[in-house]
Amino acid sequence: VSARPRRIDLIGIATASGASVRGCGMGPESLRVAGLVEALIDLGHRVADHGDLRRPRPDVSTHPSSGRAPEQRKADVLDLAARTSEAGMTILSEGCLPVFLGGDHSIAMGSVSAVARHCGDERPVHVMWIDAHADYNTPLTSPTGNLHGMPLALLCGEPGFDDSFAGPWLGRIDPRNVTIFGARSIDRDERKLLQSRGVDVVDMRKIDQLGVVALMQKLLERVKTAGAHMHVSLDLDAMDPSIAPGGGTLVPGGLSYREAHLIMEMLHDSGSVGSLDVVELNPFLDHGGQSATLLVDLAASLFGRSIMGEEPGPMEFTTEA
Ligand code: Z70
Ligand code: MN
Ligand code: MN
Ligand code: MN
Repeated sequence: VSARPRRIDLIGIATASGASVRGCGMGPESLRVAGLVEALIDLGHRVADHGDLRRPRPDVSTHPSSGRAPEQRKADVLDLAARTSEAGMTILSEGCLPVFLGGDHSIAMGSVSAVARHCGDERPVHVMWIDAHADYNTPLTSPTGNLHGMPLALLCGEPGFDDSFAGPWLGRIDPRNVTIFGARSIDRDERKLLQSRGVDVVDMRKIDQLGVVALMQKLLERVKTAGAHMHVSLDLDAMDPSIAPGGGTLVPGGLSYREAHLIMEMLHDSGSVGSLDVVELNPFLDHGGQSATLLVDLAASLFGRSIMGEEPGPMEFTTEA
């Protein structure tokens, strides 16, 4: 069982620049309204909320959901990723556990690179990417050009990203230290890349056939043996749309409420998790906070909430870190 309580540092990245659909820029505030800070404090953790990183300019559109200039969106993604990476490094260097609140999934360029830079040669990093998608496209394979479909490929150093993508994220992660969990929508050329690099793809069929417990035990054993820092990147759309309607790219056949919580509970018990992303929550599309509340409850399970758990320890609250 992992050490508790911990000092958990929240940082929001309020952007939808990597996504086709706008609205997930409001994700961090929705998670706060749903009670994220209170849930963590209730578990006995110390929490510092660093507020939100924002785009330097408005996300202008000629149409409510399209027409945003791709070059501006890309510049915004890269700018926020650089600031996220620095902020994450600072939090990790203070011995705290960063939770990155998206925002679309392109923010993981910043969060994962922060973890990789922090760990350096000292400690391997394992990325658990819980998502309906693989987010392993490159500019050469992407059918959409949306950057939230590319962060893993960029982090794994895939060819196809030109010099304009330069930054501390390029090639930071070994693709053999990536597990994609819950996938059910992968593009054709993206699939070829995943297969050729040996990325561990736990798709929904495997989950149906083998079950969460066996698959998680295998993953956690491997991470523990390697002594790795586990970074969990949780995309809302990994969960079934019936329990998580607040996303812009929903895919049927996702994780059930019970599967998702069991994954989080097993991650907690492993003691291997050192950082977390919570991404792709779109409050504009959510149903009365249902998806935000689900994500808060899942984060609580990851940080130690259990059905028969003991009472929390003393509480402490800091608004500024
Ligand atoms: C598709 C693409 C994606 C998230 C959608 C979709 C990618 N493979 N990622 N939603 N989080 O555009 O590359
Ligand atoms: Mn994603
Ligand atoms: Mn996704
Ligand atoms: Mn701090």
